[in-house]
Amino acid sequence: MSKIALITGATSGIGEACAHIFAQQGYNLILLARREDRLAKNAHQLEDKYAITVKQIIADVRDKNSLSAVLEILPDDWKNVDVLINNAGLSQGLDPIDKGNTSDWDTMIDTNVKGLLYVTKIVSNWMIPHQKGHIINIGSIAGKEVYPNGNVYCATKHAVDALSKAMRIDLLPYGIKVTEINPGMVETEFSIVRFKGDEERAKKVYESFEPLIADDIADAIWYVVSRPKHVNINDMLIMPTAQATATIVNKNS
Ligand code: NDP
Ligand code: 8X3
Repeated sequence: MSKIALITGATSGIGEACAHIFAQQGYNLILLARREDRLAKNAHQLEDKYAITVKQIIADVRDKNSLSAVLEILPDDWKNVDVLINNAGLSQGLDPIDKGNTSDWDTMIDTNVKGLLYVTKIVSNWMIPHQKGHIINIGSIAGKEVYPNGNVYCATKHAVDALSKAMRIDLLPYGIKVTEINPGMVETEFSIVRFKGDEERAKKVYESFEPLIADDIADAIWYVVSRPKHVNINDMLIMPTAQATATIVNKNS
């Protein structure tokens, strides 16, 4: 039986890139996201290209009841998940605290923190009887530093940092590895989502330097997952060469 990876946020960016690299390595995939058309397109492409099987889960990680319903009806052999990539996440807005939009705050906290927790609770309970598994949490440089107007997004990624450490402790008795991957600036749909569809503004974020691409992060995740059984990489901070900190970027380099 092939190994299985469950990837949240698999319709674009880092999640989509992870789906390709794991499929290339022969993993069967459970891909979860909200956009049905894009998920179906990705799933069919992956099945055709890599001769693997893909289960599509249309779900919003914020909705704990329907999330549980769609995951728990998977057949038992699909619950033997080897790798969970908690990738679904987003930023909404870039404003100081006093001007922040409170529904944007709810969206970020509900997705990046509570959604990650809901998925982890379900899947870690599937892993425990097998006494193995690997959970990859996508944190961020925003979980290591705080930058102007990043307030709530940074707080959610600091929470992912704390939860990754907590999961590593709690799941230790079961042989489950926990790794946190923390990217700097990666050109995906992230900034388009942050700026609510303003593609011009999003494009400017990555102008005049070479940002990371989603494949760079997927490649690092594959490296982490492919270490021997007795080796766990706890934490990785991966930056573009042109980025020193969350805010210091060597533009025109
Ligand atoms: P993208 O916007 O390209 O991808 C985000 C993915 O998350 C999409 O597939 C989206 O799918 C999914 N998603 C968002 N909200 C939900 C939800 N409520 N339920 C289910 N799926 C959801 O951005 P990235 O690939 O860049 O982001 C992936 C992760 O990487 C995020 O956690 C982000 O915070 C983190 N990150 C990104 C960095 C960057 O510079 N790009 C840097 C550091 C970390 P759909 O809309 O179909 O549901
Ligand atoms: C995304 C990183 O610094 O572009 O997590 O907001 S940043």
